[in-house]
Amino acid sequence: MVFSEFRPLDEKTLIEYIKSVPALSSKLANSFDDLSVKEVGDGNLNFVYILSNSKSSLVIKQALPYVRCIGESWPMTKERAYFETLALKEEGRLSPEHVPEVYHFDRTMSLIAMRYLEPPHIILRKGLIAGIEYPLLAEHMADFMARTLFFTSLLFRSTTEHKRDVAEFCGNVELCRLTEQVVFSDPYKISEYNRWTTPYLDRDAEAVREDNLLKLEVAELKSMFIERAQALLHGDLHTGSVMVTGESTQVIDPEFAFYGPMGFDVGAFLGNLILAFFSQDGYADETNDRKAYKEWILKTIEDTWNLFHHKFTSLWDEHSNGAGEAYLPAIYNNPEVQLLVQKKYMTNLFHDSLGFGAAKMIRRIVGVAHVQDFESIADAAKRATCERRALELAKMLLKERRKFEGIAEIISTIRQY
Ligand code: ADP
Ligand code: SR1
Ligand code: MG
Repeated sequence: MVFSEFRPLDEKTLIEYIKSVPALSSKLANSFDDLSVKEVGDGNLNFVYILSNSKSSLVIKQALPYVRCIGESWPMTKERAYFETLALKEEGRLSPEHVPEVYHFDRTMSLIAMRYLEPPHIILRKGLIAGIEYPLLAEHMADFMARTLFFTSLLFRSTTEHKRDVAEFCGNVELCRLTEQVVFSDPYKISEYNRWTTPYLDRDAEAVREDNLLKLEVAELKSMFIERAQALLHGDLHTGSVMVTGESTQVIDPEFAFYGPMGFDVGAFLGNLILAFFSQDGYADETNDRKAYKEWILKTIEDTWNLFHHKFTSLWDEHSNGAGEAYLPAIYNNPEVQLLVQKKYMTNLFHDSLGFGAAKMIRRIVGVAHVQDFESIADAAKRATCERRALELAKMLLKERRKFEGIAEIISTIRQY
């Protein structure tokens, strides 16, 4: 079988493909008799295969020219695999402990081979639904975000390097346009793709479409998302893009990567933890009221921001005499002004994170792509009650984010909803 032009693979043809690529065959110790191949893609866009034999294992991810969860009626560039590979390599260089290694990339086939994150790794979202605590999660995610965002920003880089990389990732425009549509536009208008827990949330979805202040604020965030090339973003940093064990945290799936506002990544992660918090009551029963677990989620939200703030500003201090174009040492190299600029920068980043996090929460309740945290609550009335509380908080956060001075205030506000 020749693979000189694109073809969608399946569990059978994938083996032929592996045999045709020496680097992959040897990764599997050239042992095909006991090789098992299983498609496990549970994401919205792509096909993911686990290949394993008695000696080794790997994951193959292939992008087909459409959005998997909708079907061929929603075409989508397969070049997303190229940008996912670029981002995995860059994030892997900056945060090697938290990103799976890329073994091979085939642009013609839109195919990536990478490390198999073996069990007990599971998708964080599933762990949150199961009520499992991850003591190192906040530390690891803060580390991943601080390093990937700081080192790709103008706090560290020269404009020459920055513009070169911004230009490269501008090529990922189709994926950015998907986000523009499904996060910042569709939830605020009638769209064939929108859905919600009907009839319970019919009035709530309508209220989102009629809230002029909300529309004003989301327009501002949308422009920032499109215009502000602050750092290389993962671009889809929800709890379904993180695989975890008690000791390990691995960030996968950066196919939406581009240079954008840092708050979009930080907010995506925090916003999805808040969704997990509000879903917990849907799983409470006589044996487990989930109260202790909700406390752990709140602590993880607070720790993630505080650790991120600490790690990010420490990197900034460490490199304040470097080539970063944003605050030249000749102008900003005294403790007083350094403190002033950091405070302003971090306050803006906090407010951006709240705004983007809130927008990401809203789209998961009244937009096209929902989250398993709520979807797995079988009782629709119960689910709608959980979703409504999350939605109300998110609307308030989006509109009033600038009033909040710190993460502790956010935690006490979440408790009130
Ligand atoms: P999509 O781009 O469609 O969202 P993902 O990258 O999120 O796809 O992968 C879909 C699923 O495949 C994940 O939820 C996870 O279960 C599995 N998966 C993806 N990458 C790996 C990996 N490197 N190791 C183990 N499982 C993986
Ligand atoms: C059709 S929207 C699909 C969604 O899934 C991905 O994970 C992104 O979040 C995207 O918005
Ligand atoms: Mg995914």
